Amino acid sequence: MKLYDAPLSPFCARVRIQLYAKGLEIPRAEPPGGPGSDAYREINPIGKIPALALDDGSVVPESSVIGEYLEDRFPEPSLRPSEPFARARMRLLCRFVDTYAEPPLHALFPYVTDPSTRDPAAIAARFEELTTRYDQLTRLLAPEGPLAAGPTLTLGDCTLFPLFFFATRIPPVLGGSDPTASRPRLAAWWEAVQQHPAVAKVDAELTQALRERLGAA
Ligand SMILES: N[C@@H](CCC(=O)N[C@@H](CS)C(=O)NCC(=O)O)C(=O)O
Repeated sequence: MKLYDAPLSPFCARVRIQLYAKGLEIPRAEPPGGPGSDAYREINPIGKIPALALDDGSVVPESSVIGEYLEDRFPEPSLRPSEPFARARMRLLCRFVDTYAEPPLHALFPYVTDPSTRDPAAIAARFEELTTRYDQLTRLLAPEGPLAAGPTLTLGDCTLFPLFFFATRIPPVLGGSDPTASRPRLAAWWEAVQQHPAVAKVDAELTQALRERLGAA
């Protein structure tokens, strides 16, 4: 198996947390020609990273699908709760990030890397949307915590951590606030998730990659 990966991608970071938490050593490679290239589309027709190339030549694209595939293929230690509602909550959190929370945050990134493009009205609109999403998210997290879907690390945490790595860094650069600062349940989750060794490792990787990216901007 081989994981097509890049250091700063939040989608790849989800998979790396899962690999580290499960103790899986799967070789990683940058996509040939970069994401979206013709060469890489020969491997993953969608052209995006991450993608997991299997030994029989087939490919599993899309981070959420890779996450479920790895759980099916390597069930222990499990990153899916066994209780049906907790598992549904975990899947809801993953879907919520992809469908509702990640797009407005993603839209802010170019304003950080290229200040000349900053549009105050557009930035304010994104902040407003993100405020709604963070408020919604606090009600979707498992109330008993401390992690996203209960006491142990799940795919929900793997998906949420990279989002909040950027959510705690990008808006403050643009005059926005840290979303964990004013939301106690979110703050408790954020505090707890960073204690997990697999998360701490990816935190360090993302920190280094972001430093290099912003240094090069
Ligand atoms: N829905 C995809 C999103 C992956 C994604 O957007 N990856 C970015 C890197 S962070 C990418 O490959 N962009 C290159 C492109 O769109 O051509 C997933 O969850 O895997």
